[in-house]
Amino acid sequence: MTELILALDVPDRKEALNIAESCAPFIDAIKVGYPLVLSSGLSIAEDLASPGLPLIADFKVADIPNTNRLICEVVFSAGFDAVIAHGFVGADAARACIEVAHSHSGKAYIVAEMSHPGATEFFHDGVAERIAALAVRCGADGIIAPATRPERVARLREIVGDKAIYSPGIGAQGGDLDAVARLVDGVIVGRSIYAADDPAAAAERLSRICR
Ligand code: FNU
Repeated sequence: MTELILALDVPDRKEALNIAESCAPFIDAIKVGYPLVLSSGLSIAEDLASPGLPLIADFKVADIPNTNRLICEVVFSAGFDAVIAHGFVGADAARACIEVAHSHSGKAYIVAEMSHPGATEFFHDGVAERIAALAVRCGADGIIAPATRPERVARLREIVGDKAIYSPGIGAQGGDLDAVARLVDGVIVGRSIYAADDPAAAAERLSRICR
């Protein structure tokens, strides 16, 4: 089974909560990022607690170790279950996020390679492989890898073994769910669900492919 994670990039609190509630039976987690938190505040984590799904904070944390630690303490104290952090900042900074996550019995995922076309400007020549290895070395719970490049996901799987791989880029960014579903532990899907005429029906359709 591949988890289906809803990327709730809806910058309106009420609309976001309605979509989360209607999609809840068909998804395995909710990922919240800057669009929703900056518009609605961190208390959105409490509001989203009722479906009982894990809440992932996608802040792509990328600062010095001390600041990463402070950011992650706020994230987990607000009620999130996991955080997404960048790995290019180095082992000490990534480890700060991972340590705080684990001290709250939460999880930390490290971005190994991003999904958009411009990502290949810097995530090449073995950089993503090195970040994936760093994630393993630092005890991260998994990595983020691009559904838009299944061959890259397969390559990064060789490095992370049975650590989780969560993969964004399906649908709106051109990635094909069938091509990555069996390579990853979960797919992260935003617009194909929340921008659909019927988000719950879209989530149900995708969840059938994941199962
Ligand atoms: P959708 N996301 C991404 N690519 O798309 N966290 C990455 O490399 C990455 C991410 C997030 O395209 C993106 O911010 F590390 O509408 C958005 O929240 O399906 C979601 O995944 C994809 O949204």
